[in-house]
Amino acid sequence: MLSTLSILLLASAAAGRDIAFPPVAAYQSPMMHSFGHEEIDITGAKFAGLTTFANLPYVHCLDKDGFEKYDIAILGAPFDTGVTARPGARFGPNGIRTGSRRIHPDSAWSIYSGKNLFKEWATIVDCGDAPLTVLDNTVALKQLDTAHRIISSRPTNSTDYTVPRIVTLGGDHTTTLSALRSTIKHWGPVSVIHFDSHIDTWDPEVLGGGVSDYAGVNHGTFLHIAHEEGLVRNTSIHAGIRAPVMNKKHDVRNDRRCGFEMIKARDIDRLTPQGVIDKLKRRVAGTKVYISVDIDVLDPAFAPATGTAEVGGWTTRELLTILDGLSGLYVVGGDVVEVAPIYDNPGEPTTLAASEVVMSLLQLMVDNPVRADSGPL
Ligand SMILES: [Mn+2]
Repeated sequence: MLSTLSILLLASAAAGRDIAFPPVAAYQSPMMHSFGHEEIDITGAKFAGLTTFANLPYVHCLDKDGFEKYDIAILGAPFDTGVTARPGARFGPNGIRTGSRRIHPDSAWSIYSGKNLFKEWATIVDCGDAPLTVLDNTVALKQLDTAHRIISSRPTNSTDYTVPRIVTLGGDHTTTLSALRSTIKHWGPVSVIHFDSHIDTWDPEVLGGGVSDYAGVNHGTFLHIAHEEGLVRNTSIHAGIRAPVMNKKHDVRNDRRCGFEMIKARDIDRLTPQGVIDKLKRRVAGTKVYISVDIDVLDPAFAPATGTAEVGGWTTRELLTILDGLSGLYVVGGDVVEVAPIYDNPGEPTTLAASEVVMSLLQLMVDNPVRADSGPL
C-alpha cells in the first residue's frame, strides 16, 4: 500500500510534468529531420549517427557512377608510413571528422564574419577516404594520386567553375605530394603556403640517408620532391618554422633553392598575426595558392596529437586568425595533415583545432571561386 507521502510525491511529480511552458518564439529550427511522416528537431544531437566532416553529405566520389556533383570535396588520406617519428596519422581523417561533429551546415554562421560557408554558392561534400595500402608507400601514393585525379576531374555543381577543389585530411605530410601532383594538372605550378614547425624540403639524401629511393620519399622530403617535379613555384613560403635543421648550411640553402621563404615561429612576437598575414600575402601575390597545414605548427599545448611535436609554436587562435586573414587569395587546394589522434588528450584539442582549420580553408575557397581559365598565373 502506498504511504500518503509516496502518493503526495507521485502527485507532485505528475503535476511537474504537467507544467504548461509558455509558447516559444516562432522559430523554425533548421535542423528538422524527417522520420517517415514525422518531423523531429535534432538540435543538439549532432554527435549522433555516422560521422562525416561537419555532418556534410557523404558522396561516393570514387565510384564510376552514382556520384553527385560537388564544387569542393573533403578527402581523407589515411597514410602514415612516411613518418620519421611517432606514427598514428593514418587515423587522422576520422579523428578530424570526429573533431568536427559539433559543426552542422545549417548552423555554421561565423561570429567573426557573419558568413556561413555552407550557405553560399558551393556544394561541399565529404568523399570519404582514398583506399591506400599500408604495406607499400609507392603503391599507396599512386593510389592517392589516382583518387585526387578522379575527384578533381568530376563535373562541378556550379556551372561557373569547372574544377572541383579538394581539402585533404591527412595522413602524414607525404600525402601533400599527391595533392600537388593533382593541382598542377588543373592549375599549373602553385605557390605553397606551408604552415609547419619543420621545413619539409629536406634532401632525400639527408633525410632518408640515401638508403634507397623508397626511403627518400617521406614526410620531411615531399616539398623537395615537389620542387624537383616542378609542382611548386619559387614564390612559396613556410610559416611557423622552429625545428632545428640537420646541418649548418645545406638545408636552409636547399630550402631557398626549392622556392621557399621562411616565417619562423617567434617572428609572430615581432610581426603580430597581421604582420604574418601581410608577409604571406605579399609573397604569393598574383599566383594560385595551395595551403598545407601541418598541425604541428601549433604548440603541443594546443595540439599534442601529432607525430613530431615541437614546443614553442603558435596558438590555435593565432593560426585561425592568420588563415582567415588570407581571404582573397586564389586558393586551389589545401590540407590539414599529421593529426595522430592517439596522442590527443580527453579534451580533444588537436582534432578540434584541425577541424576548425578545415573550416577556415573551406571559407577561403568559398570566398574566392577560382576559375581554371582565368585569374592569376
Ligand atoms: Mn610537415
